[in-house]
Parts: sequence; structure tokens; C-alpha cells
Amino acid sequence: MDNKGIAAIFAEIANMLDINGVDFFRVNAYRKAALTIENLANDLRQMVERDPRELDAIPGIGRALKEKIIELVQTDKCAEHEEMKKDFPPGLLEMLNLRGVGPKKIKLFFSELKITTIAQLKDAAEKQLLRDLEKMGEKSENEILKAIEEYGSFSSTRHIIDVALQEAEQYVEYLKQCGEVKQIQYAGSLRRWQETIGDIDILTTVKDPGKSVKKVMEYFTTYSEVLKVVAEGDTRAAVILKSGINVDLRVVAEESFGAALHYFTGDKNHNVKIRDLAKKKGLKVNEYGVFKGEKMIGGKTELEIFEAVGLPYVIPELRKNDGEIEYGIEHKSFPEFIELKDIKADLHSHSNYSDGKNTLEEMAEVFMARGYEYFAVTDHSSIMAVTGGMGTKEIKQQWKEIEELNKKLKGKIRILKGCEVDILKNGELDFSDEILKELDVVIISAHMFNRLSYEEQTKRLLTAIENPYPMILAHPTGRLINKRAEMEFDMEKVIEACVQNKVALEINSNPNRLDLTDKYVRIAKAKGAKFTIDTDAHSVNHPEFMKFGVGIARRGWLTKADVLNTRSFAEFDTWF
Ligand code: DGT
Ligand code: CA
Ligand code: CA
Ligand code: ZN
Repeated sequence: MDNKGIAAIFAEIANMLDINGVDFFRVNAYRKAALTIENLANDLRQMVERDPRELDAIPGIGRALKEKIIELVQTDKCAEHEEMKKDFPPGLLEMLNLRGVGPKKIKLFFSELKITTIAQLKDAAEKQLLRDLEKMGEKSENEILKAIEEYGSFSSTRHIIDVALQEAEQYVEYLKQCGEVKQIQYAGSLRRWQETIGDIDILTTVKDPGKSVKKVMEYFTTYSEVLKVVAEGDTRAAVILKSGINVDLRVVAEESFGAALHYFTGDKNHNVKIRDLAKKKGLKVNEYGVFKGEKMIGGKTELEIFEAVGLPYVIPELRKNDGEIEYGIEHKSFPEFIELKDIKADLHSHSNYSDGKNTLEEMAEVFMARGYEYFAVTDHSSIMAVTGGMGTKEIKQQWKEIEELNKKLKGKIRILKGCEVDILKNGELDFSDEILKELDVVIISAHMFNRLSYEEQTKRLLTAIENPYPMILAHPTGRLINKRAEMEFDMEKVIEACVQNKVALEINSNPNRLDLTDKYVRIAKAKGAKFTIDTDAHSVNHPEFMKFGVGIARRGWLTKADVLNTRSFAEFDTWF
């Protein structure tokens, strides 16, 4: 079993112990171990194989847990976990996915009302049985109903983009090794950098249409990550991967590759519009090509499709029948949209001064390796005690370290003194002006109180934005994809306040957030907002996320000029 699997089992044990109400120390020990393992750079399997004593070097994991790690590595199971699961209703663990429902409440519902599933919980809430329980009430009962509804709408889960992208890239790499493949490209929502992915669509052409197709099909269906082959035809196959993602493969003729790539990139609404346009010109466009009567007049490249209907090339990110076709016809070209290579800095990152996993210097090294000119370390303020938020003393200590590092790294990269300051319930900020005025980058964000009323939430955010110190509003909606809905507030007013107060809106590139969404990005751009694209990195592995934020920015029609962290440090500094 790999690190991820072991961490998941430890987390599950912690949750079970917690729901059972067993001693706090064991719960904590398991939870901490799960977190440590999840972020471990080394593979536990290799460590155990080389010498189990290597585990002693992992901090914060006691002896008993180390023995369990060895057991899991060697047998894929842990006897204690199996034993616990035997009598534990699985529905209790599922309830943990409900917003605002934790082990304490699950224990309460179980012991008072024998509730073991979400369905039973919903029923009890509807019958108003929950409100009379200890520490509950009408309001919290309604919140539970709302959380169940929210969870239900997520249960047809689409895949998070980084998981899908990684699977697609690995599959494509594998398929390239089959000697018969000529061109290959993933299409669909993934190529459009849509925030979540239903399934992966891969297109290929082959070297010898007579002989190769069958070989490619066979190669595709025998990939080691395939769980199940769902369909296998002459030129099309579909599989489900072990990760749960479905993948479609289509082998197409070389003269049709562009047409097929355009068709299967979509989206559907864009395709329909292109077909209608073609019809008006007396042409037919489909996944095989462009046709005038019976005669095929294009289809080898995507550009041939666009040109046939009077359009310039439309980048995949724009294809959603959301004005791109009208714009292209009118202007004959598109602005130069932002690209990953334009990014010169990351303005939202964490170190081990709060809940980041790495030191400042380690973070500086990865940002340097990406070729950035500067970056801001923005550890949490103190209200985020759970994440080890910084008080005045710690932040001043961090400044010292930043100054020393800046001397050491001079000419290579510049570290900016930043902070991700929490917005308190009343809209005030979680640091005194004395600290705020010393910072190079002040990010404000709402991590708590996300269930205030629409009016209160709007007022809270406006108060924070109007404070003279903030520069960036981080992950503005607070949503977590497939897990937590957006906070409810007046987005237009918030955007307008940001414009007036010179606060940039963040596009948070973490694939679980992608916040702002492309829809709001476009609205905000129209109102004259400026943006930063940040990764909110909590470890050296996360600066990689930048590409997802850039994808959202492109879907939102942003150019380099709209995004502040494409500027050199001097230009960036003068803007604020
Ligand atoms: P997904 O997989 O749900 O994240 O989204 P897509 O866009 O990848 O959709 P998918 O995999 O069902 O189909 C891939 C593309 O094929 C889609 O973007 C457009 C095209 N397509 C699929 N069905 C239709 C259709 O009924 N009409 C047209 N015009 N195009 C279609
Ligand atoms: Ca798809
Ligand atoms: Ca598909
Ligand atoms: Zn953050």
C-alpha cells in the first residue's frame, strides 16, 4: 500500500475513534500521522523495504503507529482497522462529508436517535427531531438539511482537474510508446481546462491504417491502470481506470484529425453553433471534415474548420458558445491571452511558520526553479490557530528570516513579506495596523463565518475591502469543489469595491478551489478589476498548480495586462 492509502486508513481510524468518543490523544495521534504521511516526500514502501528503521527518522509518529505502517506496507491491511470496521456503520463515516457535521454531532445523533445513515439523518431533520438535542436548535437543524442537499448535488462527482490531467498525460505517454501511434491528443473538457472533468477523451491517428488500428486498440485496453474495459469497437474503445475515471479512445483518419479534434474538444454548444454557421455558408462540418456537397474541402487541422466558417483560430479555453464566435467573426482575431510563461511571481504561499510543510528557503528554491522574479510568503494570521497562525512575535521573527534570506539570495529571487490575514466576523482584520503597514503583500481571506446571511456577508467583505491595507482578496467565494458551496454574498458589489479600493481579485489555482471561477473573472474584468493568479502553495509540490489558474484566466478572457503577477517587481510595486 502506498503513502496515500496508509494516510487514508489512519485518518479513518482517527474518525472512528473520534465518533466512538475514545480518548482524545489517540485520535490526535492518528490524525497527525495521517497528515504527516500525506505530505511525506519519501515512499514508505521503499523505506520499509530498505530498512524499517528508516521510519524512525519521520518526526511525530510513535512506535505503535510505525508498526502499523510496516503492517500496511507488507500486508495492505491493518488488523486493528479491520477489527474496528467490523462493527462500525459505514454511513457514520459518510456523514463526515456533510458541511458542519463532525464526529461529535455524529456521535450525538447515533446515541440519541440511532441514526447511522445520511438518509436517516435527513428524515430526522425533516421530522424536526434534531432541534431538541443538546447544543442543537432550529437553525442548526436547517443547516443540516441544507448540507445534505448540497452533498446530494455533489454526489454525481466530476473529477478534479489535476487528477484527470495526470491520468491523461500518463495514458498519452504510455500510448506513444506503442510504435503504431502517429498523432495523439486528449480533447474534451480537459483540453478546455474546464474546472472539473467528466471523462477523458483521447484521439489518435496511426501510421498504417490497414494494420495499426487493431494494435493500438489492444495496447489501449491492456494498460496497467485499466480496471475494466467497457467497450471495444473497430476504431473506438472505452475503459474505466482504477482511479474511477472513464477514458474514451478514438482512432481517426489523418485527413480528419483536425475535424475530430475540434468536434471532441467541444463544448457541445460551441460545436452546434459552428455547424449552424457552416450551414449558412452552404457547407457541412462534422467530426470527419468540412464538406461542400460530397466533396471534402478541409479537416486535417482545426484551423481549417475555423477558416471554413470565417473565424480565426479559437483557443480551446474559449470554446463554450459564450460570445467567442461572434467576437471572432467581428474582429477577425483575438487578444493575446495570458500564458503560463508570462507569470513572474506567486503572491500567495505558505511556509512552516503556519500550516505550510516546508521552510521559507525550500519554498524560495522551488519558486526560483520556476524562474520567478519574486514571491510573497503569506502565512496565516493568528485566528487560524488550527493552522498554526502567526502572532505578532512570530511574524516579526519571520521578517528577520526573510531579510536574511533576501541578502543570501540577492539577484536570484526576492521574497516579499506577506500575510494571509483573516477577515473577522465584523469585517475587521486579524492583525493590527502596526503590522499591516509593514507588509509588502496583504492578502485578506474569509476562512470562517462562511454561513452568515447574504446581507451580513456582503457587509463583512465590503468592510474588509475598504480597509486601507489589503491588496488581494484571496479565494473570494470560499468554495471547495465537490465539497463546499460558495459563500452567499453580493459578488457584483464586492467586485466594485475591489476596483474602487485597488484590491486585486485572486484566481486561486489550487485544483480544489479554482476560485474565482471563469464566469466571475469575466464579470470582474468587465468592471475593470485587476487579478493575481496564485497557487496558495502549502508545500514545494504546489507551485505546479499555477497552470490551472492560468487556464481559468484564459477561460475568463484575461490578458497579461489584467494580471498583476505578470509584472516585474518594480511595476507591480508601483501599481499598489
Ligand atoms: P465532460 O466529459 O463532461 O467533462 O465534458 P466534455 O466536453 O469532454 O464532453 P464529452 O466527453 O461528453 O464529449 C466530448 C465532446 O464531444 C464534447 O465536448 C462535444 C462533443 N459532443 C459530445 N456529444 C455531442 C453532441 O451531442 N453534439 C455535438 N455537437 N457535440 C457533441
Ligand atoms: Ca470528456
Ligand atoms: Ca467522452
Ligand atoms: Zn492561503
